[in-house]
Amino acid sequence: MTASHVRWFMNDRFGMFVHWGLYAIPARGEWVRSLEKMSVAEYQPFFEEFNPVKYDAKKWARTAKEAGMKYAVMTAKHHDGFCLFDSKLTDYKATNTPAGRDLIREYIEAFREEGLRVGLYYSIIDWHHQDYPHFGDKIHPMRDNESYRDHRGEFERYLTYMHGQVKELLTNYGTIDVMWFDFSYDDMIGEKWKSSELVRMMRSIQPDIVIDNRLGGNMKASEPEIYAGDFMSPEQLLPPEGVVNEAGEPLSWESCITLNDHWGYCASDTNYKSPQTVIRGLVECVSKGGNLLLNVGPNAKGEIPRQSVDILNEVGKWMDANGASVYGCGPCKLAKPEWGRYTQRGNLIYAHIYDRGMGPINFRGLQGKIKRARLLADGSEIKVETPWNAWEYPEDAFISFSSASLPDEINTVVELELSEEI
Ligand code: FHN
Repeated sequence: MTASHVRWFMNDRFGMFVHWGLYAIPARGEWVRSLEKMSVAEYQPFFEEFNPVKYDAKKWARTAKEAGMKYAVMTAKHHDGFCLFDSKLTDYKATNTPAGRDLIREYIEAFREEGLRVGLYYSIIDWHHQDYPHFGDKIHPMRDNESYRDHRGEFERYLTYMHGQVKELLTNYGTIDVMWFDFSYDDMIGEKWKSSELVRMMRSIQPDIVIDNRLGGNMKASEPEIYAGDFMSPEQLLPPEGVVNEAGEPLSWESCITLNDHWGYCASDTNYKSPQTVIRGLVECVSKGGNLLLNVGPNAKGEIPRQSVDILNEVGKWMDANGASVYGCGPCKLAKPEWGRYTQRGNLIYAHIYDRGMGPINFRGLQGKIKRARLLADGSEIKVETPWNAWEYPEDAFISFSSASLPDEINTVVELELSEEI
């Protein structure tokens, strides 16, 4: 049973992920400091240069809305420790760069104004903070730098800082709908972060905030920790089937996926997914009871890459005509058909037809159960009738397309209103 504060999340299904920060300047992805073992000093020029003169959060919000996205999650701080918000707990923040502005406040205000819910990504990992483990850590940029062998940070002091920043974000920016923590690893997990204390503090400020599962708890357990999270967060993959707990009960989940192969801006990465891949990926998530959080990585000027905008525009055209087959929908009891996928909302089944195939489209077991069928995009009637050559399949219902091609080759959606529960 979906907890009441998570229902909007599982209803909205489709969100924008935004990875943005200093790493947009080197333009080799958000892990550049770790992968290239950059010191703070080597990374500092990007702080001194950061001035996204073309950043227009309202434009981003319109792009997300027109793509059919209903919520967004933007990096308030990634692993590099750079804060896109005006934290009073550090000088390592956007307001101290040439940008001189609270980038998160502009994002929140713009996306709310467009009617989208707003989430924040907050890295519990921090490669800038002196009290975060350096030498010997699994991923810190200075993990094998001998000059840091004797570095001993006060981790308790880091936790006070980290919890304090989360409190700032939940206190100073109005309602935050999603907190997307990232990530636990090895022994840096669970109560190492003082996660129970953190989540209790969060819920004392914003009781209904939706939290991901990356503080390191076990959502699948029969008695999950208080910090186990409200949704599972598979990354760069779509689960083979719905996600369930130890008792076999469905769990809320959201797959986070990049449009190319990088989260943060990477100038050389032109390996973008097609609108078809995105649309069918979103439908696959919904058909398995999950969400899709689709990422954009804005560049150093503050612009979402043109390739991303073009893809989102095409996705938006399909969503504008067929969004009813996504929003508020979930898995259908019928087996996955050969020609595509089903999603369902109450007594409405949505047939997502990808493969025209040969002959009529078969709806297994639905004979006599369909009250009416409509092409979702234009509301036109689709006749449900069993052709003479399908007489051997009396349990099944059929529709026929006169053309050898589909009305929409990416995904033709037929809405089936059921005359009885299945
Ligand atoms: O290390 C991060 C990565 O940079 C990115 O933010 C993804 C998004 O889910 N999460 C971590 C990798 O799992």
